[in-house]
Formats: sequence, structure tokens, C-alpha cells
Amino acid sequence: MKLRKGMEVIMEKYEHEYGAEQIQVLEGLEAVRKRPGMYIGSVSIRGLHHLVYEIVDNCVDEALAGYCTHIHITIEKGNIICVEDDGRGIPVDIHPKTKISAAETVYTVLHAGGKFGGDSGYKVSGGLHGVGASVVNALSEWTEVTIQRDGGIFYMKFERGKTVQSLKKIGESTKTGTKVRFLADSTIFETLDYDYTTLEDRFREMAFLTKGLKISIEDLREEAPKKAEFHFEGGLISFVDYLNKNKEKLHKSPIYIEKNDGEVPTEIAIQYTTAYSENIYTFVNNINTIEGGTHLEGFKRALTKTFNDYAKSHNLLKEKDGNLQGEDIREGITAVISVKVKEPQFEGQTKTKLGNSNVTGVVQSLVSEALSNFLEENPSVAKAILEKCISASRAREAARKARELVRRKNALESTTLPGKLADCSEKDASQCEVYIVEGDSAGGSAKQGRDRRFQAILPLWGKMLNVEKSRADKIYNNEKLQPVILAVGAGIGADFDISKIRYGKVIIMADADVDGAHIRTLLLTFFFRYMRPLIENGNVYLAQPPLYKISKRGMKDIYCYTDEEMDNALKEVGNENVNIQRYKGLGEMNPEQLWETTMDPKNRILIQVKLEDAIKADEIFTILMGDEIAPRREFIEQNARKVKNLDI
Ligand code: 28F
Repeated sequence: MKLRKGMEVIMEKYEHEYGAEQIQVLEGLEAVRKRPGMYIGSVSIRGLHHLVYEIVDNCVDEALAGYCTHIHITIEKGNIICVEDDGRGIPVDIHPKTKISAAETVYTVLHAGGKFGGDSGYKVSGGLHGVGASVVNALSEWTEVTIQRDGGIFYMKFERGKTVQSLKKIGESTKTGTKVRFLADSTIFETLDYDYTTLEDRFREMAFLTKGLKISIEDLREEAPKKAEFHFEGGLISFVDYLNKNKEKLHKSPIYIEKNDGEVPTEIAIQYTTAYSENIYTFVNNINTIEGGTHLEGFKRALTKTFNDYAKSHNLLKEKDGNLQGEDIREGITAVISVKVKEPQFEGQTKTKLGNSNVTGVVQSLVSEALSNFLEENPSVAKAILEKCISASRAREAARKARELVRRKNALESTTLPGKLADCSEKDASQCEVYIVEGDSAGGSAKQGRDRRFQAILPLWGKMLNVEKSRADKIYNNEKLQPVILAVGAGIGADFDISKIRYGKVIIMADADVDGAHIRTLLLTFFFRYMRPLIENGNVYLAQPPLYKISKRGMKDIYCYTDEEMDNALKEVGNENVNIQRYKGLGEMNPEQLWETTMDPKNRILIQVKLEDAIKADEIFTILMGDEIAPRREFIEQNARKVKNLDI
């Protein structure tokens, strides 16, 4: 619930001061302030970051038009954002109809920014992006714009979207460019605390996607300022190099496909690794299309057909072997696909799935031609990739048999539930939780301490499989993972069906030590690679057992979940005659304590595992679970705290 103090009063004032056209403008921006979510998705930190992206997008459009080479973003003290570019500067001439400058129009009229970018014309319509600078202006306490062009320096200022200083010339300059500073409105956003890493990651991505453009970012909020600069002459080749930096590659440099003229300008880079996972990232007009769509479809079709044709014609695959499946050919692939589409149609749950049907054919024929040329010219690379595809195909066949065996076994035993599972009585899955508990003793306490109406317990035992180093067949047969698959009840891999899950919350409960962190990571890797919708849907949680118990005569025990909490608690109760117990493992708690501290919905702390960024997640799991030791050590040292809390 956000306060929008005295809005009606402000509206009344407008009507006295402005003409009919201006009232429309102000009503437009009032609409943005009333329903910010409709324009920027949400008023959480996500929406806050959107403000920055909106402004930077305008600079990128100016770069795509060929006039801007450097964008600089500063997070100033007090969470003020400053964005500067060296483009032509927003035009300052007076619009004949509205009688205000083009620059002021861009900042006050909803969607006024829709057409710029010169002739590039790839500004996105609809969706969350490209809503324009006026939305940022409407949602900011104040906005300042400084433009250098036509020999002068021009300045204008707004408060909550309302012009407080119309554009005026404040000096002379021979340079050109646009600078925008704004302070997001704290009465609208839940937080103004920008996350430096999120912004840095997005700007790195933008720089990869716009070959040659330099983007620099600086964070001046803390004593030790942070900064980074991104500039990639290699474009998507640099992007794939970056994504594969910790992976073992099957060939030296990425396969690169680029076509800038024609209906759908397309840029693609591909490189195969020895990993088992598939990592394809797709973008439309620089927007990450997480749900894929027609561009991805065209790419996959071309990949499948081209490799099968090549394998057949070069006798790497015998006629009797049948075709390689798409998934065999995508095992270990890292690819980035970037297309520019004039009027993109975004579909899907999160509006990140490209719908334009003409794109499929365009991408398919481009990739087919370029890829078959590449394979003909690089026979040793072709052979290395196809050998991997063929072994993936054999493993898939083995996995299919293993899966059928599991299915048959389940059908025979009539119950699909694993023996060790202590299920709950409630049948409505959304109300149910399953605790996956490491170790039999903790499992025993959890079974006794739980509320059996809605809490199920699945103890795990034996050696946990590292799924990062195994193919699907091993996973289906793994005695430790099988009970997890059966308990969750929604299948695995391509067969996974989120609507079938048996528990709304899947909670990993492990000790707060190194071994516990290891189990958590192994299980999370498994969920990420084989039940990804479970994470995307927010069903996976980490239980947070307390680290300390403070007891004192005549006082109720206090449980502390962090060192800070304990320090505060000790300040409150004093240091005298207190007994501090440090919990080393879940096993040290009796069933009542375990219930009270870690399982009772009234007291417990659950960490929801979120998948904000698939690129980051892939990197983390590759490093943590892969076989290259050097980067793993570096990662653990850099993120020692993060890993302990598993804040992925
Ligand atoms: C820090 C934020 O917003 N940069 C921008 C331009 C350049 C032009 C432009 C922008 C004209 C009338 C729409 C210049 N010269 N940085 C920015 N740089 N907008 S935003 O034009 C906007 C259109 O309304 C520009 C010639 N054509 C375009």
C-alpha cells in the first residue's frame, strides 16, 4: 500500500494552470502513478531497476542508430541515478502542435519515445520495455535532463512528472549528448536500494548484444566505490566466450552467424562444451526471451536437420541408426541468439515468448546454410560434435529404458511412494510440504516433531549423486534421487509436469555446516537441471535451523539464526548466568525443539530459492559441481558467505 498524498488537490491545480492538451499529458502520467505495475511490471526492486533500463534503452537506441559510442551510468549517494550518453542529444526544437520542446514531449507524453532510434525502428511495442522516459519521469520524485546539441547546453526539470523548469538554454557547447538524473519516488517503490550486481550484469549483457558499444557503471554509494566497464568488439562471440569461461570446450572458437540486412537481422554464436546441459539464451530487440519462441524454434530445427544431414552424408551415422534427436544434438551446447523484429509479438505467461511466425523460417534457413558451410569447412570440429551427439543419443536410449523400468516397477507395486517417505494426511497438494532431511537421526526427529496433517518427511541416506557429472540414465537409476523423484511425483526432465507435484513446498533441511551446504547444493543442482519449473515456480525452500540457543533460569529459551541475532539477544538479556549452546547439527535437537525452531510455520525461517537469472545459476552450478578445480576454489573464496547461506 503506497501513499500518494494529495493527488486530487494536485489535479485540481493542474486544471487551473494548463490548457486541454497539457491536462491530457498530466492525466496520462497520473495513470502511470496510479498503476505503476502496468507500466513497469511491479514496484519491487525489479520495477525500480526497470527505470534505469528504460533510460539506458534510449541510449542504446541512439547507439543502434549509429550516433552513440559510450553510455555511463552512475549510482550516486542517496540512490540517485545518472545516465549519460554521447549521442546526438534529444532534439530541442519546439513542437508546432504542443508548443513545447521535443525533449519535454519525450519526458511528459506517454509513449512519445516510441518511434525514435533513427531508422533502426526496432523499439519494442508493448510488454514491459520501451514504455519510455515519461514513465520514469512520472515515477520519480524529480528528474533532470541536460542536453548538449546545436551549440548549446539545455536543461529541464520535473517533479513527479510535472514540469518545474521547461527546457532552457543554460550555456554553450560544441559537444553533443544527453544526461538524465533522477530520484525514484519513495512513495511508490518498496525500496530505492539498487542492487549493483543486477545492474552490472544487465549492462554487461547489453554490451555483448551491441557490438562495439562501451557501457560503464559506477556505484558511489559506499566508501569503496564499485565500477565496471564493458566493451566487446566480438559481440555474441564474446558473450559465448564469457558463458563458457569455466567449461571445457569441444572446439576453439564459437561458430558465428550474422546477417544484418533482410527481414529479421540476426546474430548467433554457438560453441559446444563437454557438459551435459543445454544453454541457449535468446534475445529479441535486446530483451531476454526466457520462454523462447519462433526464433528459438527456427534455430532448433536448423540445428537438428543440418547435423543429421551432415552425419548421414559423411557416414558418421548409419541409415539403420535412425535420426539423432534434437536433444541429443543440443547436449553441451552454449548458444546466444539475438534477433531484431520490427513489431514483436510477445506471448506466454511472462510475455517473454516471441510469437511472430515469419521469424522461424528466416532463422531456420540462415542457420541451416551457415552451419552446413561451417561443418564442411571444419570437418574435425564436425566430427567432435557429432561423436558427442551420438553418445548422447545412446545415453538417451539407456535413460528411456531405465525410466520405463521405474514406471513398470511403480505400476506393479501399485504405490508410487518411496518406502522411507513419511507422508502427510492432507491431500490438497498446495497445503502440503515435504522436508527432505539428510541423515537418519535428524529424519527421525523430524518425523516425531512434525505436524503430520500437512508435513511429510523424506530422509535421505547414502552417497549423493553429482548430477552435473552424470547423464539422465544414471539419474533415473540413482537410489538416492529416485525417492525424491517419486515423492515430488511430477516426473523429471522433459516429462516433468508441475501440475502433478504432490507438495506445494519442497523444503531442503540440512545442517548449517560444510557438509550440509554440500547436500543442499547437490539437491539444488538436481532440481535446477531436472525439475527447473519447480524452482521457477517458487516451490523450493531451504529450512534455516538456528545456530544458537540462549538459556537462562526463569527465562524462555531464545533461538538465534545468525551471529547478529545472538549479539542482539545477549545485549538484551545480559551476559551473566546465560548458557549458550551452539548447534552443530540438526541431530542435536530433540523433536520438540526441531518443530519449534525449524518446522513450525509460526516460528520457522524458510528461504525461498529463486531463479532470477538463468545465466548466473548456470555459472554457479557449473563452478560448484563441475570438474575444473581452479575456478571452483576462486568462486568459493569470493562467495564464501553466499554459499553458506545458499542465496543463489
Ligand atoms: C541519458 C538518456 O535519452 N538519449 C537520447 C536521443 C536522440 C534523438 C532522440 C533521443 C525526436 C522527437 C522523438 C536526435 N537527433 N539518453 C537519451 N538520444 N531521442 S533519447 O530523438 C527523439 C525523437 O521525438 C535524436 C535526431 N534524431 C533523434
